[in-house]
Amino acid sequence: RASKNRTAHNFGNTLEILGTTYPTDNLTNVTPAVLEKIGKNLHNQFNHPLQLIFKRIESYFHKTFLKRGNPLFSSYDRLSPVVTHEQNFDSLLVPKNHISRSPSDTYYINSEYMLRAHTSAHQRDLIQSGLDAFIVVGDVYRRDAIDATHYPVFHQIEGVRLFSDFQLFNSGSDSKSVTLFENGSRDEHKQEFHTLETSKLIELDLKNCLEGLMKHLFGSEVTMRWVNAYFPFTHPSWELEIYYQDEWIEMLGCGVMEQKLVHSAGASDKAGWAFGMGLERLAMKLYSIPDIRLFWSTDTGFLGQFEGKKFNENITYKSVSKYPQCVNDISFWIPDNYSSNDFYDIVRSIGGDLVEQVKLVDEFQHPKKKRFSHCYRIVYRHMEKTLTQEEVNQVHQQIELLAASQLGVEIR
Ligand code: FA5
Ligand code: MG
Repeated sequence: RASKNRTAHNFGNTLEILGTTYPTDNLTNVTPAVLEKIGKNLHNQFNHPLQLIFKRIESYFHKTFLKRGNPLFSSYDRLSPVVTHEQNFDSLLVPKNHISRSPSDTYYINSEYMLRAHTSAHQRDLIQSGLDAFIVVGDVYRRDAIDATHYPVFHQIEGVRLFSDFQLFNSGSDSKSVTLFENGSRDEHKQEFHTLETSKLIELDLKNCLEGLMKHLFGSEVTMRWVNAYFPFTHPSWELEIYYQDEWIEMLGCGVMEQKLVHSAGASDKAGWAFGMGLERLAMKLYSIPDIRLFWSTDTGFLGQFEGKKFNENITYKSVSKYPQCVNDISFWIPDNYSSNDFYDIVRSIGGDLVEQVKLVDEFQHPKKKRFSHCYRIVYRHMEKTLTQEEVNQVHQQIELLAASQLGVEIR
């Protein structure tokens, strides 16, 4: 297992993903643990909680918005998670030096391809293919912390809607007083190419659509608030938070699409909105699922509770009593250009879903040698049985060995 992990880094080697072979290079940082998840498509797995959530959202769009009796939004659930850097970043106007491009945050296949970090990666291409209202659901990949709400793979649903001036202003042929575009200036309310009316009407339509979706999911009494946000591909931008079980939870990001993006997709006579929302966060709240690892469980104790359910049924997951934790610490001297996410990937590759959480518990610099030391606490817990200290020690030792050989850390 340890040596296999390394193949993804070997210069001149190749990787096979969904039947296509990709040469690896010095940017390659996908791990076997992550590659193994590609193609699982939990959002299409019958009666999986993520599929039930997706169907519930899709039904809202299909029932609420009609075009001559047919659904206005078309729905895409099978687009490959392998995209180019250009699709994931440049097509969305993400600056070259943006933090999200860092190899410590993103899974790269090679210098051309990567695993999509958000479903927004498909916006430009779908508009280019002629669509002006669509939703996209899929698995997305990010290098991140390890705890009950973070996993390197999660699922998002994207929505995009474009309007012609006729659609937005609902205007008769003689109302030439309002137009979609102007050569103006950008401020907090609008982009330079949008009139204030365009920006405000799109904002209103977007907020109505998403507030309606939250009521459809959480009931008509749900408490929500809009928070100003920033995305390179929308302006103005917001996040929608809902108040649920005594806390505010960020559900989605959204905004008025940057006209430059719409223009580059060949739809310059239209303007519109986009949003992107996480499915796990939604499902964990709606079904009371306590740990994000459970979505990957193939155990009937988990999946069985969603068996035979309809997507619009209320479901409350009943936790099997938790098995005990095993806690082991690991301390090492770190080399230059070390990133914690490199270590988390090794923990995931070796420990798999036995690892519940990894915390950086101590960090200090040696007074004379000036080297830095990190101490991580790894919490091990199996979701379906009790782990023995012996089993945990074996995994823990392998993590130590691999961290030393791959990252050049020096175990203390
Ligand atoms: C985005 O991914 C943007 N592409 C969203 C967007 C689309 C904005 C279109 C504007 C227009 P962000 O990284 O905030 O933004 O993620 C969007 C949503 O995905 C979050 O609100 C959250 O619901 C979910 N999400 C993000 N990171 C995680 C995570 N680590 N675990 C679970 N859910 C997550
Ligand atoms: Mg966010």
